[in-house]
Amino acid sequence: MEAMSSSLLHSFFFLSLLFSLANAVPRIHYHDFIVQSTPVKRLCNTHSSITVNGQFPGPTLEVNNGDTLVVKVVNRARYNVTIHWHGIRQIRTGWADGPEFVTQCPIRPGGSYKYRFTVQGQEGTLWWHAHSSWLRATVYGALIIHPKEGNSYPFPKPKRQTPLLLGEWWDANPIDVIREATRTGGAPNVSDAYTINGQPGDLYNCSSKETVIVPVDSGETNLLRVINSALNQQLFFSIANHKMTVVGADASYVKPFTTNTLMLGPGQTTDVLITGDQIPARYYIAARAYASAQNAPFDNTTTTAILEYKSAPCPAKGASIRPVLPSLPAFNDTATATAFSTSFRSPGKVEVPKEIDESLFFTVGLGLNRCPSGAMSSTCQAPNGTRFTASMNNVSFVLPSSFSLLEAHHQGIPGVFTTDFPAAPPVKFDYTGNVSSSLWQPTRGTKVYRLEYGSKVQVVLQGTSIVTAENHPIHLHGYDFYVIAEGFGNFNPETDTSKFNLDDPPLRNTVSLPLKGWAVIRFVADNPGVWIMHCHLDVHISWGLAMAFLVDNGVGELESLEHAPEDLPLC
Ligand SMILES: *[C@@H]1O[C@H](CO)[C@@H](O)[C@H](O)[C@H]1NC(C)=O
Ligand SMILES: *[C@@H]1O[C@H](CO)[C@@H](O)[C@H](O)[C@H]1NC(C)=O
Ligand SMILES: *[C@@H]1O[C@H](CO)[C@@H](O)[C@H](O)[C@H]1NC(C)=O
Ligand SMILES: *[C@@H]1O[C@H](CO)[C@@H](O)[C@H](O)[C@H]1NC(C)=O
Ligand SMILES: *[C@@H]1O[C@H](CO)[C@@H](O)[C@H](O)[C@H]1NC(C)=O
Ligand SMILES: *[C@@H]1O[C@H](CO)[C@@H](O)[C@H](O)[C@H]1NC(C)=O
Ligand SMILES: *[C@@H]1O[C@H](CO)[C@@H](O)[C@H](O)[C@H]1NC(C)=O
Ligand SMILES: *[C@@H]1O[C@H](CO)[C@@H](O)[C@H](O)[C@H]1NC(C)=O
Ligand SMILES: [Cu+2]
Repeated sequence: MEAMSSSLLHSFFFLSLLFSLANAVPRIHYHDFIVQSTPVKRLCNTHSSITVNGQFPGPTLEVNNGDTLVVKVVNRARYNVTIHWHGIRQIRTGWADGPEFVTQCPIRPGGSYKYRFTVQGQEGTLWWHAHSSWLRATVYGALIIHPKEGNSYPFPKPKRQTPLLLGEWWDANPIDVIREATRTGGAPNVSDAYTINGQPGDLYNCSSKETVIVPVDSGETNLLRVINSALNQQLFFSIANHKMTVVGADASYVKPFTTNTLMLGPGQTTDVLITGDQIPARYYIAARAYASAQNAPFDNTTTTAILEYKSAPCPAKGASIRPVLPSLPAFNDTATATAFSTSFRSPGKVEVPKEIDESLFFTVGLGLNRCPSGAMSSTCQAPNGTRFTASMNNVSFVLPSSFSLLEAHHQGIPGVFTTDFPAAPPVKFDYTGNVSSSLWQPTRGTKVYRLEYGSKVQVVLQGTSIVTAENHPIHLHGYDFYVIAEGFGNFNPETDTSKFNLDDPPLRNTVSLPLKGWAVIRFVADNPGVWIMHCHLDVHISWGLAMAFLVDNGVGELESLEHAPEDLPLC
């Protein structure tokens, strides 16, 4: 009897071992994304929005670390489109990264392209979005990466997990909005609403019935995966009466810390744990702008969802009781934004590159182009009859049109780009002061900065106050980087190095460059390809706030870019 149960026990363990080993084998997930025009009603009006599979927001993809995704994108819309898998490292698979004219030509109406890539060593929350004109206003969704089967989170397993995508809605066609701005040279119209999982929430007209409900039960701890997928706005985020414990950001774990308010720039994600420790009731989850620029128009509305305890009394019919609203910081509360962004640490000591091969200094900011004499005033609607522009190191980035940068690099096609992106700005000045108007007009160019495979790179990002100073969410494709320091004013290489955290800095793919300030990032250039680095405010990338790194192949196949897929769209 005893022997038998022990052998049963043995075979049980053996079977469960086999089972978990079988599950640990990475999986391949196949998806079809049909990009199409879909009627979407918000704020009392219906628009023909571009969606994926008719869903807004688009489908949530869930994978385990180590899995492969194969997504066939079919373009049935009337616009060119590409899809970017925001934050995915795309090691050796730059062809699947997605930014139009950088790693591929657009998928034209009627065309299709299969994105194939493997998730390697990333866990947490990322997202996907269109990377073509302003289509990402409605073409976006969550991309959730769980630990490998059999591995656990570095925190108790949450009872429920809810992605919360913060978005931005125009009561117009967003493509018309950016086209109008491109024509006039002025600033594009601001949005009419923010959204949580596609819904503005009941502080807006015609929106109360659809307000998103986030369930919670007394005593349980849940994981909220907050993603800023807004086009042009940094957002504060808060939940009435509930503290949040931040455990991850941009698909890397962080040393847990507790806060009442998050601030996310577009492109950033934050994973938080919340515990149902309040009186069972309904509490607002709310987000609104962190608008750092002075005198610039912005959408000052507030989006809400409702955190609802399952045991809460049903809202009385007719006399519905308003949930409690959280207090959100003032729109210009840079102190709260800074306190939040400087709270991030890696969970423990990390390998930060120490000896730097490439020490770069990039200025980041807006500019104004003079209009040629005789230009129509209707096309020069920026201040004083100029046109808005933006640049890094005084180069306003121009996308190529005949070949993508990656194809031109891989096939050695000359004349598409030059490799003279400057390592430092051409003119040094007081970046945060009153800048002479003689410096306001950048040059235009398709310039990349070339990096040897494996080089250890440091970039000091310095905001300028040309036209207006503001916070910029700077996003690098193909890499995660350590944010080793940030501060206000002009970066001082003599004294500010003492602020460098080379011990446990956070790993991110998007850094929130402080208002009138700087941030320092480090990474090892171990992923060959062409990788755009840009401001994730789409209005700024539209004006040229971008550059690209060209990372050479290393030695052998495992350090080289793969061959281009056969169905890569051509121009
Ligand atoms: C932008 O806003 C102006 C003023 O409200 C409006 O007349 C115009 O139609 C808007 N443009 C677009 C493209 O919606
Ligand atoms: C909501 O509708 C009312 C009545 O039509 C209108 O006065 C108000 O301006 C609208 N509010 C918003 C935010 O659109
Ligand atoms: C938003 O801006 C409008 C117009 O500029 C103003 O009337 C309104 O009071 C502002 N709302 C908030 C909450 O600041
Ligand atoms: C923020 O705005 C308020 C008024 O809206 C103003 O009184 C205050 O000085 C501003 N604070 C900063 C830091 O700009
Ligand atoms: C616009 O021009 C006026 C007069 O030429 C000048 O005083 C002002 O500083 C200019 N403003 C901007 C934003 O260029
Ligand atoms: C900025 O400098 C210009 C000329 O250099 C001057 O006319 C202007 O008043 C200054 N503005 C501020 C806000 O100091
Ligand atoms: C950018 O380059 C243009 C053209 O050479 C020059 O006029 C301008 O002063 C430069 N601005 C800065 C900030 O370097
Ligand atoms: C669509 O992409 C093609 C290149 O593949 C380009 O020639 C065309 O101008 C693009 N159309 C628009 C509207 O951008
Ligand atoms: Cu991006």
